[in-house]
Amino acid sequence: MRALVATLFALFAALAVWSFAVAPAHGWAMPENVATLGTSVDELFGKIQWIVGAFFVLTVGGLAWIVWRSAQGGGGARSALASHTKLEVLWTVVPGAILVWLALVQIAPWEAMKFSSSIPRSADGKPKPPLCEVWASQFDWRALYPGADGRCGTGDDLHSPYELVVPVNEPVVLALHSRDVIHSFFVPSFRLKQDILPGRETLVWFECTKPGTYDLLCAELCGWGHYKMAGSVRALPRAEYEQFLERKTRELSSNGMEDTK
Ligand SMILES: [Cu+2]
Repeated sequence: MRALVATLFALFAALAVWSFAVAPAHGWAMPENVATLGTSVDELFGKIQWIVGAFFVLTVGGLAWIVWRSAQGGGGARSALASHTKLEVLWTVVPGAILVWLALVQIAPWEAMKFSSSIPRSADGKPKPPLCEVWASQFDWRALYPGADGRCGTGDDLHSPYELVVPVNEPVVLALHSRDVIHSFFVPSFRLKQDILPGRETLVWFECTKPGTYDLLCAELCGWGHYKMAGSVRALPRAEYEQFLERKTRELSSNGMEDTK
């Protein structure tokens, strides 16, 4: 029976490692990264995955070996480990050191992504103003582009429900807002996730490197309809982005209502 348990443990570890190894080829892993900052996030993720994977194999492999030995009638391994101070120090210090190392190597990507001082700057040296406001509410997304007056919250705002449209290959700053509870702006293809707190403007930035349409999700459990709080981000070349704004402006002036398509 113990031999069977040991074999199952070893098989479980092998299956887990295999699933991680083949995940990218089968589309089980994260979607393709299409943002400049996503590269550093993927590198960090890869490092953590290797470390966790190695310790997983080591732990489950060791467990399987101990159970196997025990099944063969040898209890030596168990008693040898029972009060092995050096070993205990080792498996405390090594993970501790790895955690400190991870805390250090994540500082640079975090700073580039989250620090207000890292918001891209315009030609005049000032922080780039937000392209638009993104309003989250139970349970939808709405992008609000400034009209001719250059400000949001006025009558000529251009509304884009469920779809955020941005220019590709240039830094985009967004002003995130919530109308009700805490939501989280999550674009997996950009490796970008940011909580949005009601009553507070949160700036976030990214640069998309590939035209296309990407999922926009809420990553904070915000109520019964959280599961359906999905939208999209459409990244367009600058000329097509301008055309989108022109079309929105025409629609607003022709019928006095925003396009809800
Ligand atoms: Cu939600």
